[in-house]
Amino acid sequence: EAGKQSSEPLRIVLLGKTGSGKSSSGNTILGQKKFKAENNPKSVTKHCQKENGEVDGRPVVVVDTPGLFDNSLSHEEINEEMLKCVSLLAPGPHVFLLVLKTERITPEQKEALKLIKEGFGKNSEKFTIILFTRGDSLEHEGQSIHDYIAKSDDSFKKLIDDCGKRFHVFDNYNKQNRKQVTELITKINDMVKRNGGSCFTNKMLQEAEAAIQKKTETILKEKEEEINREMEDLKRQHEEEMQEMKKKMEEQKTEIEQERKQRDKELKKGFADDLISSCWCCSLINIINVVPGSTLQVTNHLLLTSSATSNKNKRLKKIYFTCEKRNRLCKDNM
Ligand SMILES: Nc1nc2c(ncn2[C@@H]2O[C@H](COP(=O)(O)OP(=O)(O)OP(=O)(O)O)[C@@H](O)[C@H]2O)c(=O)[nH]1
Ligand SMILES: [Mg+2]
Repeated sequence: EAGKQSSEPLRIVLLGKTGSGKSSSGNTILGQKKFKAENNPKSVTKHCQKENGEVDGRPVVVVDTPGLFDNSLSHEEINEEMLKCVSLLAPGPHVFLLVLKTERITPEQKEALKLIKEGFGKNSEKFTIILFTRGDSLEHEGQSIHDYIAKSDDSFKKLIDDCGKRFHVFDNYNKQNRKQVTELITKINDMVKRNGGSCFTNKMLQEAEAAIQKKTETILKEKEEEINREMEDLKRQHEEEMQEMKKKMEEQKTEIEQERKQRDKELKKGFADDLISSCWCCSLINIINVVPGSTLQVTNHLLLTSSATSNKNKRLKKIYFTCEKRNRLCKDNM
């Protein structure tokens, strides 16, 4: 089995935050500058890139990736790149190198493994080795990587434990140091052996994707139910408001109707008052209408003439003139 393992190329994926030193580490492994690496505040590597080489006579294939977990890429882009980087190394990578800078430990560094597990599935931690870069800075400070880890907090130690305590340190500025590469390959080989010679397969990725899909669907379903509930609430609220409005309108209508009736009543009453007080003659005319030939008190009627004509009420004026006409008629008859 070991023979078979050494004859097939060792397939490596470099993962990590942008600027952590993935491309530089890829170049160190291959012993050639195949990947673009530079000090840039923005991410340098934009897409997965596959390069071949040899380490100690063993064929090696390295896939460099963009900062997949930096929030700079959309969910679809990350999925696409993850699928691509696993597919590029068909039947699958032997190792995920989680590249971390030896600097003050950031929350993102602690989150890195979680993100890999989320992206590639729980199984992926069996295939992960932490690769610290900037070994030169540690050396400059006279620190070993073990000192650095010993000083770190518990959550960072847990990250290393979760990766089966597998880690390695690179000084990417020391091109002559091939020992660091040989040691890394030995650590990868040990891990592969412990994994029964297997690699991380597309099937595992598909399982991880199915788990993500299921989670997404559950979230979507919950969201949909929430939206439906909100819609129902809104509909109910709207109906209640409409009912309330309808009720108010009915009340207003009744009120207006009552006011109108009241006004009519008052108008009629007022009019009748006017009629009686300022033109009682009209009543007499009415009597004449009902009982033709009744006696008329013409003098009284004439006395009212001035008050009726000065009244601005048109109806009253009309009645007055009718009165006068009839009055004359009655006079003639007398
Ligand atoms: N001192 C020191 N600097 C390093 C080391 N490794 C990488 N760097 C520097 O770190 C910077 C970023 O390195 P890259 O290899 O481009 O990082 P990356 O992870 O590929 O970055 P992206 O492609 O943007 O995701 C460069 O300026 C490198 O020279 C190292 O071991 N020591
Ligand atoms: Mg890069």
